[in-house]
Amino acid sequence: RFLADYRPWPFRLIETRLDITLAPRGSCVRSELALERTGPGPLVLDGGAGLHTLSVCIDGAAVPPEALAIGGEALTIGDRALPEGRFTLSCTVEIDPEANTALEGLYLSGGIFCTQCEAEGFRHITWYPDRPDVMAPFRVTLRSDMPVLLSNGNPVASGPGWAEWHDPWPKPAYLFALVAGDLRAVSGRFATSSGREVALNVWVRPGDEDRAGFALESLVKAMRWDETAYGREYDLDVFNIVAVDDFNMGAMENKGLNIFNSRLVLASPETATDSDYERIEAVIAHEYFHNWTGNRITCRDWFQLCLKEGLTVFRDQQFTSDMRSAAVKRIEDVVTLRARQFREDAGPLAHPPRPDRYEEINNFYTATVYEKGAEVIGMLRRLVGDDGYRRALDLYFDRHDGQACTIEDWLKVFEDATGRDLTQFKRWYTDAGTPRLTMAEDWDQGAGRLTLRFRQDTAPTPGQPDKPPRVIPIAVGLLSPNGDEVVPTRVLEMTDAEQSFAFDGLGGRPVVSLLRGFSAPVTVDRRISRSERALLVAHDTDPFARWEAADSLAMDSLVAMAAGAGSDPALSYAYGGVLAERAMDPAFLALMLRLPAEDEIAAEMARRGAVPDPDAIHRAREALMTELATDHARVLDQIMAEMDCPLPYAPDAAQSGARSARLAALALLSRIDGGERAQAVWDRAGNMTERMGALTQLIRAGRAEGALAWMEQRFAGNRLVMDKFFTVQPMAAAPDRALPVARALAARPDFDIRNPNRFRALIGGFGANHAALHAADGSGYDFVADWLIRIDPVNPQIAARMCSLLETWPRYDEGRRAHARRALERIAALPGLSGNTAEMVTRILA
Ligand code: BAL
Ligand code: ZN
Repeated sequence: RFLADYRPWPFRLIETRLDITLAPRGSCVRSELALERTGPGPLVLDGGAGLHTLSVCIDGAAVPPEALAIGGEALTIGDRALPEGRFTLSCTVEIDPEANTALEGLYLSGGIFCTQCEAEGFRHITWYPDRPDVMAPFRVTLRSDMPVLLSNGNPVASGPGWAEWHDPWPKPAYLFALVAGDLRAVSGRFATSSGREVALNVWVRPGDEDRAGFALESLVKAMRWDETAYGREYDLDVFNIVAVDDFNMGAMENKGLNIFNSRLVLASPETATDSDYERIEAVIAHEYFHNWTGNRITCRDWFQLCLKEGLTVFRDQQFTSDMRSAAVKRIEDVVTLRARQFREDAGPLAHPPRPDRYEEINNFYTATVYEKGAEVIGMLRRLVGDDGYRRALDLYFDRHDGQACTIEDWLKVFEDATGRDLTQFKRWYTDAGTPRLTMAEDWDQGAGRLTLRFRQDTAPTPGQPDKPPRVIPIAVGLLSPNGDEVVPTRVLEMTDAEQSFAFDGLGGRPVVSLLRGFSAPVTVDRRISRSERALLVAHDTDPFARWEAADSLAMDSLVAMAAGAGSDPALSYAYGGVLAERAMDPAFLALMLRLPAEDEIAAEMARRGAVPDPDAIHRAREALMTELATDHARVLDQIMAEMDCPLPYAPDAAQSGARSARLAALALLSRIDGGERAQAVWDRAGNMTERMGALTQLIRAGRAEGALAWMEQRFAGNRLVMDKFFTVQPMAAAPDRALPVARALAARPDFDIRNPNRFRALIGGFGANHAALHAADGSGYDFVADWLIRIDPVNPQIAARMCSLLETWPRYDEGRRAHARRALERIAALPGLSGNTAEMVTRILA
């Protein structure tokens, strides 16, 4: 499919009525669409292979067979069978939710009926114009003997075995949802700023109520924040969230009825880590924020996915920054961006935030669309300023409420609100690849002038050989050699391939603090001495740049060590300085202590033109951790003692920051104590954060048997905790142990591949063990390929997404490349391979 082929639908959908009788093997879906023609052509509706069509009528009369064509994925009614003016099309189909293991459309999750319609799941429920630019109010009647029957909008009426819902806000089919099951609500209320009383419910299975409170609190915070930060108020009388165990995504923003993967709702100190809590808070907010950015204003077509996702990620990042530490959040977001999106941009799956072609839209719910989409908005805000951003967003909501929009519409509101020409800026949306920014410095002592000379270039990406220059906001500050800030942050706006900027009136040559706040999603090449880096580590006033200086010192050291060099004493010295700083926010300290992950080191080596050796990278990183632990054992022990949080447990920023610093110190010290301290932390652990931190180190140290047995016995019935059990073992195992460990776990009866969380837990956990995945004998690739082949017929979306484990194969040596290629070709050759996976494998192999 091509962006250029977009055509409006030649009908207006005035209202959608659904009457659905639920049964596991044969649910009956009767639809009534009030339609009006607006252009020439037949009426074409989308549908899936699973629809058993019982009747198709127009204004109550069966459509004559000669006017009706039902093909594999389309129902077509010829022009001449359609009345002039308005008419009602009614269809009755039968579908089989129990057979639906793909979890797209209507399916059963542990006895609960639920739906997932984004992007094109509604067509598996009934025939419909399943495209985001066709929006209508919905009136839905559900019939079932389940005690709880939910759909979008407001409840209208209900009786034994039925319930009617009405959603007055026009929406596309992808935002439709229903849930029916034996569920319990954890409830609250919210009064909006204009006084609307909203009933809030988080629906969970009986017995899970005590783990739903944090989700409800997070929802209230998100609703209030959106009113304050964006002036956006909620618009229905109820807001329902439902947690289900089997879900392809993290969560889904269906209007007034968000459906969540239970791992993003359920949390208690005994079962969830601090990161789980933070993620729950962020995703609850993200889905809620979609009510305006996604639902009230949606996408014209799926090429525009980043219109809603990039903006909503940006908004949830702002929310978390406000709820917690902005500096820590920014660094965490950059770490994620580099690990996932830069990796995507550097490989065969590179695509722009707004692609102009796809085969399967489900394959484009990517880090590029989401995280880079958010970065692009961050740059826009930096360029137009906070006030300009607010004016543009106000205009966006005023101008486009109720519409299905494009990236062009989005940029136009910025142009109209601020007077800026964004023609060149638009390349961030249309061009793939991460620009490489190279900086050189000219210092003129006599004139007191520093000139920064920049060059930008972007490597070709699939289908895009030429990369014209982009607008790059480069935030820069200058520090004197004694660490004082002599020039506070200034944003340089680079628009040419090569461009210089001068700073005058300087008393002495300063040290440049570059790309403060990570002001653009680019990589940076600059000549900088170790002592200048160390100065930035010690004194930079910009937290991101400070962290970046430490991270790049560590990266340089690791790259050199992986190539056979010894470690750099400057790094350990800089660490000593950081550790000696008592006033540092513990969460920030934890980030400063973090070393780049093995996959990041491999990516950096590839970026510098080297062929990474995964075994050497693993050895280098372990050696450096051992050295840092040896050099700083005393102060690391002090940190562990000081950061031991008092009871009761709270998942807030202060406590979780302290725990993250403590566990970062533990990770280092475990390299030199054989796991003694980890055992002590495990023995006294009062929450899951400490348990997982300790368990990871116990596995590394090869002494986790007791802890794992305890975990299994204590949490056998808790799927979410057992997912952690499945992840951590292959992830933390020594590279030569990871595969046997993963194989043993895969052989367990509770490795149920129909549950996406469980599959991701084990296969993703193994894939996170860089040296094991990229084992020289190809065994890691084969293991992943075997399981992708097994899951593809069960759940093609999950199979396709997990293909990205293999996307980095071109980085490695010829032997590994040959193994990876063979594994991918084995998947490609599978008879009946899904279109989802076929597209991914083809792109990865190209
Ligand atoms: N729209 C799919 C789930 C999410 O991004 O919110
Ligand atoms: Zn989203």
